[in-house]
Amino acid sequence: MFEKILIANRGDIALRIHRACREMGIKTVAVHSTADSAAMHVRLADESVCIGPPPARDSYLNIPAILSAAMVTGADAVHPGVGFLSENATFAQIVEEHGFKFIGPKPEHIQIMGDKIAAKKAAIKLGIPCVPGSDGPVETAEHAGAVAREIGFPVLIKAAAGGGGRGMKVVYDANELGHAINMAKSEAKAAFGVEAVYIERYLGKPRHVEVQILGDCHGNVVHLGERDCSLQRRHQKILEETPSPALNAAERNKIGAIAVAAMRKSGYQSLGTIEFLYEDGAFHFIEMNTRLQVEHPITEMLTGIDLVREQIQVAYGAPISFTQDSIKFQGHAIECRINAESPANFHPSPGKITEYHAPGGLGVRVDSALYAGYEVPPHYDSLVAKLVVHGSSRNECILRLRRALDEFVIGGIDTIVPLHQELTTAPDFLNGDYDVHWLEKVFLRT
Ligand code: MV4
Repeated sequence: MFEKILIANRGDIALRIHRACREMGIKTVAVHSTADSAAMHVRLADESVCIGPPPARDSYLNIPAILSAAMVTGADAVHPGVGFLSENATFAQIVEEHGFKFIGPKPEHIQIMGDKIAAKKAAIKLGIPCVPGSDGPVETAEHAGAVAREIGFPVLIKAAAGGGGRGMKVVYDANELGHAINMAKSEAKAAFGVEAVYIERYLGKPRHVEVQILGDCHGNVVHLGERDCSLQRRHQKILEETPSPALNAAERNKIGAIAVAAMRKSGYQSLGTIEFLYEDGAFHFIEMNTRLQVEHPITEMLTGIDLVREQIQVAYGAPISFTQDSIKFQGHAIECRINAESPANFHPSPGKITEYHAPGGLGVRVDSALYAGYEVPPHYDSLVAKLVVHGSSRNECILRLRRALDEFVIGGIDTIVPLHQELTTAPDFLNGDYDVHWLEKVFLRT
């Protein structure tokens, strides 16, 4: 097994990876910016290296500094975590060229899935159901018009380099199409440096349902069920649950089997998540994330499988430690993302933590790098804790979640705990009756 892993990340996810390493007898190297010298991920690691000033582009995205840290500490492997360099194919390749294992998929897979047009072409070829649309980039109003006539209005223009909802435009009739294409192209160029856009039929009330998969270098691929991540604000997930309240067992097994067959065919190795829009009983591929996800703990709670441990083992060359049929999906799990933000207007709320008490008890897990006296820096993502709760049924899970939210004390800064307290009592939430627009259009407006 690896002897030492460099964790190229910060916050709760760096801790999550450190914990898996500790349990596996692997030494850890933390990297940090000057803003994070007193951070918990630095305090817990076996060694730490300062890699630059506070802005992420100068530290957590600084490839030469991270490679130097791996070299001077004698690490065997690099875990990129979530965000930052985790879906940067060039980083994955450079890490391997310098003789370290990259704990993630092959650079080619990261590359393809980072280009939404290439990803969709690959998905179609692999037998994954997609939203009807253009079979490549759309250049002109004439081309767009021809595609739109075939699939019907409304249509959605998406940026090839976009993803995560950035650079999308809904078009309701043919008159607007030419203008919208030109706008989308120039906005895509400005935002991502890549002009290419493509067109899909616009689904009006989808749910976001994603399938967790895991592949090894021996040709084994399994799925670990789905997560419903429809509760989002400005394309940021707020609460995720598994199983999805919208799916029945037959639909779950079918989409899982499709995902596994596709990933086996493509030779995918490591953790990955295939994102679908689910509407009227049908799944439509939108994107694939070639990394560990923020919401992975709900899958761990449901299955009892340590996903980070498996990810490290398969990166080393070991086979997946369990079979598809041995996985038991038990009960229900929900994650609340606790952001350091005002619950009223979502403005960031960095600052010193004056008091800290995390909830506990049966079925309650808190992944967080917070401690009393810690100062949440203003430079990074506002996620400061993940409250993850398991119950034998969805109802039990929600009751336990509300109890845990009431217990959480994070003093000195604003968090969105009060928002979660309201959300988890909303009748539509209790009924599982929500789509990707419900949180913003119904809950936050009423
Ligand atoms: C769509 C869609 C409707 N129709 N595609 C937004 C994020 C990106 N990953 C895909 N997104 C969407 N794609 C078609 N053809 C609606 C969305 C969408 C959405 C998707 C998932 C979660 C939240 C969302 C919020 C608004 C729009």
